[in-house]
Amino acid sequence: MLEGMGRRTTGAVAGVLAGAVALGVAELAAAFVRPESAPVEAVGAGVVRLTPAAVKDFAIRTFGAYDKTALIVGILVLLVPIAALLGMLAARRRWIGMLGFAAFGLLGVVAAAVQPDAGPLDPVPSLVGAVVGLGTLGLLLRTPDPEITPEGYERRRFLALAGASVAAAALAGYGGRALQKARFAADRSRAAVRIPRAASPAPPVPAGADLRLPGLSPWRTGDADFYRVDTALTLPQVAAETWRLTVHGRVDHPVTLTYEELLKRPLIERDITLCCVSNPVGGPYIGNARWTGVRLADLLREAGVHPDADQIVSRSADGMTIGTPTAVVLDGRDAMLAVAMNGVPLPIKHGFPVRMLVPGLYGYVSACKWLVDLELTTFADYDAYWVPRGYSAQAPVKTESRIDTPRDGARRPAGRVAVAGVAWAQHKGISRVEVRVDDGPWRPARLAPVPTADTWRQWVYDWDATPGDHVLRVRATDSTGYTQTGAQADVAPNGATGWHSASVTVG
Ligand SMILES: Nc1nc2c(c(=O)[nH]1)N[C@H]1C(S)=C(S)[C@@H](COP(=O)(O)O)O[C@H]1N2
Ligand SMILES: [Mo]
Repeated sequence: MLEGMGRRTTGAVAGVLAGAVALGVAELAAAFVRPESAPVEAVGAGVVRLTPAAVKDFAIRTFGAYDKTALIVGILVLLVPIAALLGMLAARRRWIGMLGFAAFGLLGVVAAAVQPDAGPLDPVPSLVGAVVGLGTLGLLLRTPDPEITPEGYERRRFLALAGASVAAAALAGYGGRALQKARFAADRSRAAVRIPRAASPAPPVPAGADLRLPGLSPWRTGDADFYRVDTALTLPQVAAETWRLTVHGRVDHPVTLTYEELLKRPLIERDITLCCVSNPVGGPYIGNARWTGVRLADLLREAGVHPDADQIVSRSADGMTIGTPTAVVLDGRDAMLAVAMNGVPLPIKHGFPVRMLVPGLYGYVSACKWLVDLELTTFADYDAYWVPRGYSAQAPVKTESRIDTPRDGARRPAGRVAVAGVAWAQHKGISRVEVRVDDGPWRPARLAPVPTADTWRQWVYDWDATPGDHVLRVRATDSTGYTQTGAQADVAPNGATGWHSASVTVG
């Protein structure tokens, strides 16, 4: 027994340290397999796969782009008391505590092995981490023979070993993460990419498409502000040099393309607004960018799509599956395999080297990032990732609008107030936006011009604001004559509806 430090405390400290060493060493080992094989990432990815869609929506709403960090931090925080308890158990009954530790190692091994895109080496980092962690625990808890040990030796030895464990865990952990980044980053590949000039340039953007009002989202969304939604805990690192796209299934001539071959095809450049089905009314998961890519319809016609193949299933390097109606891709719209965004090669988080885009469809049924495979099949034969999780197999974008300024809860002096925002109905186009103050009549807003029906449209309403509390509401009408419903619907199964509102105090 250590003087000044009870056996329980020693056990708890030893448990936490052994756990930290195990995870650190596993991160280091993962740098030699692949980042997704590290146990915390693998368990996290398993949690994401098993999480019901409703909980995922909640996480996206609550943590936004930080939902993955929140999950990883959550797992680590949960592990600390468990490791402490197992350490205390091990200090009493060595083998029982060790078995508990081994069980956690096994959890990592299994989680890594069952990933849909797992390689044969994926369980190795968890295994190596577990073995080294168990060794550390044994070393920390070993009691030297009291007969031959001088007083105070045991305490000094424990503290020295504990210090060494902290250092080893931090070094292996941080070093491992850094090495993972260095070894698997697609950054280098991306930096070498040159996108040829588009054969079909984007239709000119009319002057005044961006009203440039304070508080209003810019018409074109910069990369830093473009939302990101995906299930990837670690960004898939796909090098352009080794990228291959296979088009197969119900086609006459299956095709395999390299990145070089893709760039040799005529490129189109288009402004397209992309939005997420998980975007709540008034939410931020929408952005407008200039995309460059290859027309998907041409590629499909060359492959000879069978008339019965009503679904295109796109697959990503990380195992995501997305189902898109073949007829929509072939109906003449600018569906593309995109290679650039706002004039630069696709950022890694937006799908480098190649992603799909179909104007007018929500991202989960059209916009597969890190695309590697296109299978022509049928809706009857195959359910893509989100379908068994409670989302519709087909999901055109709903006509919606958002007030950007003034924000909900804002204060303004009485007089002229510019109420402004964006409205979208991709591939149909927005033909009218109206604003209502309190229970007053709907009044038309002024619409900014747009190059095509595939982008969102800015609007502004000059409000003569009178003192008091007011509620502003907005609704849009698309080119088919459909006016956005005020009925509130949840994001599941196929997109939220309702009027966005902002409460404003004037005076
Ligand atoms: N590989 C992959 N592609 C994906 C997803 C994903 O989880 N994995 N999410 C889709 C969803 S739900 C949306 S809304 C868009 C978001 O694209 P962005 O992150 O570039 O904005 O990507 C789509 N493509
Ligand atoms: Mo989405």
